[in-house]
Amino acid sequence: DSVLAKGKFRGSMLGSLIGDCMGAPYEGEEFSHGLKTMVRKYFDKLDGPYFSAPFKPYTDDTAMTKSVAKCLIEKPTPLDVKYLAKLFVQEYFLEPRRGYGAGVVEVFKKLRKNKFEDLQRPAAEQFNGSGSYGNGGAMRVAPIGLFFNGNYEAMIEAAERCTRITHTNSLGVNGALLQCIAVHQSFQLDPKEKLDVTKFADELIAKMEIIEQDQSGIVDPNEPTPPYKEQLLKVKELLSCDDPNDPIVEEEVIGSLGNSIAALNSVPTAIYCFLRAHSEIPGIETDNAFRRSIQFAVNLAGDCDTIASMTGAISGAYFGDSCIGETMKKHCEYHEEVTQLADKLYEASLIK
Ligand code: R7I
Ligand code: MG
Ligand code: MG
Repeated sequence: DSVLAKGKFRGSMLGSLIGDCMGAPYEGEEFSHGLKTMVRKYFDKLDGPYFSAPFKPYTDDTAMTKSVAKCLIEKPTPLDVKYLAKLFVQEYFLEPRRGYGAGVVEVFKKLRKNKFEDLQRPAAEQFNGSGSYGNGGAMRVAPIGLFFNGNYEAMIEAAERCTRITHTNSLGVNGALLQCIAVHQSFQLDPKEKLDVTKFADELIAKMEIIEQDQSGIVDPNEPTPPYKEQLLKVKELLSCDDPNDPIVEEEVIGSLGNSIAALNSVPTAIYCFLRAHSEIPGIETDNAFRRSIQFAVNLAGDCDTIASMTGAISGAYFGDSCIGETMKKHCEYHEEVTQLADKLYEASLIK
């Protein structure tokens, strides 16, 4: 129903913001037990009564997500990529110090220089013509997974076009598609029913199989497993071998799935954080599975603003905004604006 759907739009957009703000101070750190303790103390405090402190600033993840939402609200379907490219570039030059990827800035400069006449070439020229495999497409895709509910084909097309403005490497593109599909799947589920985590992963595998096959053509049984399918099989493996007496710990997740800026080593990790948080995690004392998913993602260090942001987008699309603690939300820069954007995006999705 509409109350549930509206709450899920808010939950996903706020989840994405909260993950970004909570993870940003630790981006680029190595995992350590000291860091994990620090994160735990902070999250425990944020689960309590409101206290005043300087807000946690958001980074490029939120800056770009904001532009995607704005584009869908102002110019619904089909996705107006020229307008979206202008929003990305405008936002970057307004606030360049939001922690953007080192390569993507080059794309913004070239787009501005060619006056948005050629939207494809700047991204295609990245990294000597191989295109970026960074997670910049995936980190901003959540609004598309929410907006196109009910039209899977249009959603995939919009997610791909949104990503190709900056990322053309198939790993960068398919990572964004996987994140979009995960948000979309979460959105469609009823949080009052128990989540079947294996089924959730199997459905992602089935959809990624089609996407990864499309590029390689005919399937050859001797071909190696395509990269995202392989990562998702590892997600399932980690979930199934998790024993309460010998739990999977952060180091194992980092070693198996990764925690880097590469989409291949961060999108499946975020999906794992969401799924893993459906049961208790030692060292994270809370009954709130939304908080658990984000805290676990931040613990991983590495590219944890982005991994936590993607985790939050999936978790929030599943649980809705009622699961988000007020204190934690209020400590994030821009939370009021994000709530308004989510509401407008929801309204726009009804009339698209
Ligand atoms: O993908 P992108 O927008 O970066 C997003 C990340 C998130 O973690 C944000 O929080 C922010 O910190 O940045 O930006 P890109 O510059 O396209 O890609 C990110 C980085 O991935 C690049 O700066 C490279 O270090 C690396 N990378 C590559 N390196 C070698 N060869 C991406 N593609 C390649 C490649 O093909
Ligand atoms: Mg960032
Ligand atoms: Mg990051």
